Amino acid sequence: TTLKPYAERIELHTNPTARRILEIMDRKKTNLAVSVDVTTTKEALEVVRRVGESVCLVKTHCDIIEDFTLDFANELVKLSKELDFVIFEDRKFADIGNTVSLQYSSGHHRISSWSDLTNAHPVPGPGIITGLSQVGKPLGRALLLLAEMSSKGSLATGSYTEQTYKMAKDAGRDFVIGFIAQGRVDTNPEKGEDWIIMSPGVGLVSKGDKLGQQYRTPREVVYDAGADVIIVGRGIYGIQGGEKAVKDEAERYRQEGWKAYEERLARK
Ligand code: UP6
Repeated sequence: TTLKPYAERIELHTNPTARRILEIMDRKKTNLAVSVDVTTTKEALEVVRRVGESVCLVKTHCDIIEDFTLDFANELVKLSKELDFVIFEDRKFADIGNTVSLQYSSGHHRISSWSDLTNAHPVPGPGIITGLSQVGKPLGRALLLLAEMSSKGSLATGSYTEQTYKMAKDAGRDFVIGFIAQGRVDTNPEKGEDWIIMSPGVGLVSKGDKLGQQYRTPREVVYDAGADVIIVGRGIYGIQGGEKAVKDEAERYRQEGWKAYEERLARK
């Protein structure tokens, strides 16, 4: 699929977070998201300060941070405004509507109070979207559904993936704005319909880890598979060589991702 430029897709969205993601991508020339999977607030903020200029989005797992507080979340929000990126808490909700609405709004993390974007497994059925939407939509938040996963042996394939797309279509695009997937799962979108696809499992060096993760290059993800955003974790924050190395590596991934996007647009 030859998709339109990010800038031309903004008007196809009503959800404010979807619009902001596409605006940032166009303004900063980046389709890079960095996954900040470190276990202290100090390390997390360090990584964010190093990569912030190169990314459209910072992805968190707040439940792995040992000293998580709402002060940390506020600092992250401050940085997201200063450095111009969207916050994506990779919560992967997977329960009934009533429970997920509580998990999203309450508890220690109060995700909906600071995270622009989050995601959910479609496995419980559409009630999960309704439950999260009740909390997130009034705040201008957005949701991605997990249609596929990068890990070896994933069960999210074939008709599961197709039904995930159908569930999103049925929900409408005022809260669900796209998918976590390995490629374009939005087969035959209707005219004027646009979905944002984000792909984890991206690395320029490693091909995988010992726990089933599988990596593809930015080019394979963006040019070959047609995804919109590349999500990189250990490939960037795990690089040896200190402060400058992390910053440089983020910039390298940004350039690779952007080049693949420009080539995709130019492809006839
Ligand atoms: N993630 C995947 N694959 C998926 C969905 N999510 O790897 O299908 C998440 C992981 C991790 C990040 O939870 O936070 O993306 C990938 O990190 P890595 O680049 O260090 O492997």
